[in-house]
Formats: sequence, C-alpha cells, structure tokens
Amino acid sequence: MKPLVSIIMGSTSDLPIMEEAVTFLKEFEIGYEIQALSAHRTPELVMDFAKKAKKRGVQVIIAAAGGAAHLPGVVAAFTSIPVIGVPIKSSNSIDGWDSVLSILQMPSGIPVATVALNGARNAAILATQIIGTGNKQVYNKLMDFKESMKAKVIVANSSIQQQ
Ligand code: RP5
Repeated sequence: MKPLVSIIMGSTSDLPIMEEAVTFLKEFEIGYEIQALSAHRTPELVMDFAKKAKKRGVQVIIAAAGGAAHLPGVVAAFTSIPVIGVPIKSSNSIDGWDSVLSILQMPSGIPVATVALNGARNAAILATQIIGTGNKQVYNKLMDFKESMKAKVIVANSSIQQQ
C-alpha cells in the first residue's frame, strides 16, 4: 500500500509508544511507513526526508520525539504537508513537559499540530481525519468509529445505572 502517512521518530526507543499509531492506521487500512530519524543526530537525513515527502505522495507526517524534541518543528520547516507532533516521555525527558513545550510552542508561520504526551493513537486518528477530508470511504469509517465510541459510553452508563 502506498504510504499516505509517514511516521518518523527521534529514536527507535520511541517505537513502543508509536506502535499505537501503527495499530490504528492498520485497522483503518491507511498506507503508512515508519522510521527513526533524528533532528540532532541525522539532520541531513531529516531535511532530505522532509523535502522529498510530498513527491512520494505522503499526505500527513506524524513526528514523535522526546526531551529536546525538535524533530516535528524541523520537518515542518521544510514542507507544507501537515505535521502532527507527538511528545514522548523519554528516558532523557525531565517530566514530559520539555517535549510537550518543544513541539507545541512553534513560532508563527510554522505550525505543528501537537497531541498529548505519548498521544500516538490520537496522532493517527487526526492523520486519518485529515485524509478523510478528501476520501469519503475513510470519512465514513471514522464516523462509524465515533458512533461505536458513543455506543460504548451508553452501554457502560446503563450498566452502572443497573447496579
Ligand atoms: C529523542 O531523545 C528521541 O526522540 C527519544 O525520545 C529520546 C531518547 O533517545 P535515545 O537516547 O533513546 O536514542 O531525540
């Protein structure tokens, strides 16, 4: 399947979190790719990736990083494909706020859509929603997904009422 969503992460140590995004994209049959690329350790590769992504047909980039989390912002500097940033609570993170703020507080003109700390699943949902704006089948599947969440809350609620 052609990758529409490209997942990058600062280190393979981010993979256990980012696997949640992979699981969601697989469930929704969205073509994806995943690789480790570091803004600090492999800056040239990051630039090359970001500059070529559009030509390769990538529609959304999910970029995850922990600590001094510059990867999503650097990628966003080189492309106009929407970038969703996932702050990771990593081994070098003080408490997670470092990566949240590094990804969230982008300068005017270079946005990164930032999800919650370790919010890989929400990043995949948002990426799928972006793709769904131009794909009716994906959009309808997302609406069914939201309906199923609603149904779960209603069932859970009725079970506590009966206690
Ligand atoms: C960040 O530093 C990575 O995204 C990762 O979250 C963190 C630690 O990386 P490793 O030292 O485990 O490779 O750049």
